Amino acid sequence: MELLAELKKGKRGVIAKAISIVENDQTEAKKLLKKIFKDTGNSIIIGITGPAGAGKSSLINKTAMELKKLGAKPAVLAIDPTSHLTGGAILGDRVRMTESTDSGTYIRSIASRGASGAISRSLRNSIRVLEYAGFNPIIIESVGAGQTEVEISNIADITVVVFNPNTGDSIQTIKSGLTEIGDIYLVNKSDLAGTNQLFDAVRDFIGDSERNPVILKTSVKKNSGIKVFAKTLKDMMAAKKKEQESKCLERLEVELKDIVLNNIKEKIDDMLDSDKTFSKYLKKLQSKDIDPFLAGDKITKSLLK
Ligand SMILES: Nc1nc2c(ncn2[C@@H]2O[C@H](COP(=O)(O)OP(=O)(O)OP(=O)(O)O)[C@@H](O)[C@H]2O)c(=O)[nH]1
Ligand SMILES: [Mg+2]
Repeated sequence: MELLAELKKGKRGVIAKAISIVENDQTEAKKLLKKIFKDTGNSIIIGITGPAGAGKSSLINKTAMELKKLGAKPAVLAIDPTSHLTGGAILGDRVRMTESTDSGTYIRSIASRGASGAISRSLRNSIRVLEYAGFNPIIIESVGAGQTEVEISNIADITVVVFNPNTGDSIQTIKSGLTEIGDIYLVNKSDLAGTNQLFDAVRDFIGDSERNPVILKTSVKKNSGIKVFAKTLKDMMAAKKKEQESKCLERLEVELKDIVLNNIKEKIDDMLDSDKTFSKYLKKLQSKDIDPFLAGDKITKSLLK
């Protein structure tokens, strides 16, 4: 298998091809996974989340270079919520992250179209491709909007939450849920006014939570705090290794259930189209002779019989 040998060597074009397969071609993806699965699951996953424009991509660009200096071999997957509309964000990230690409970091934007289940399925396998290609850590960038940051913290071994001073809604964001997920909190754009207030606010809200997170100030513009951030990540990668192993087993259980449930759902979906009981109760429902819940229960019972 030439493709596998080249993937193992971390050849860029081949990685890109493999990730495209994993994203777009179920049949080929299954064949690929069969071959690479044994050699996956050993990298630390770092999730970087925060509001749009917080400086996540700029930070990752600089941090990846520092991580390289510390002996790591990082790769980046940016989950891009806008790519299906304009493709513009991808281009922007290319520009912002060129430095680290040039220094050997693999960077790729992946679309977040489709149901969240499907996203995490293809994300999981894109991570595996990168693990097989020898990258560690794998950094996932995602915009913290609603559910995604929570999902990211399920996938990630280390979760980093990025805030900015002067955005007004930051304190609100801190209060609403982001407080529980972070291992590291960054007040980025610390060259702007309001940095110290935000830093204190973050510390007050989360400083004494059980996770005992690290809170840092960074500025990409002034190139300050990035080295400390990278060093903190590197140390945390070592410290989390044990935890990562048990988390990995848990994730495989969740994944297996997800696959089985998804298979069953697809099968049943097909069956329903030609199911007599389904059409019988559908008619009754449409003529309002039965309510939706009772109709649903009747059909389910007959299917599981
Ligand atoms: N002043 C200042 N600006 C910064 C800093 N870091 C990033 N920026 C700017 O903030 C803007 C957004 O940066 P990005 O890195 O694209 O932010 P992002 O969080 O990846 O954005 P999305 O992926 O769109 O959510 C850009 O114009 C950056 O140049 C910083 O430390 N200080
Ligand atoms: Mg970005």
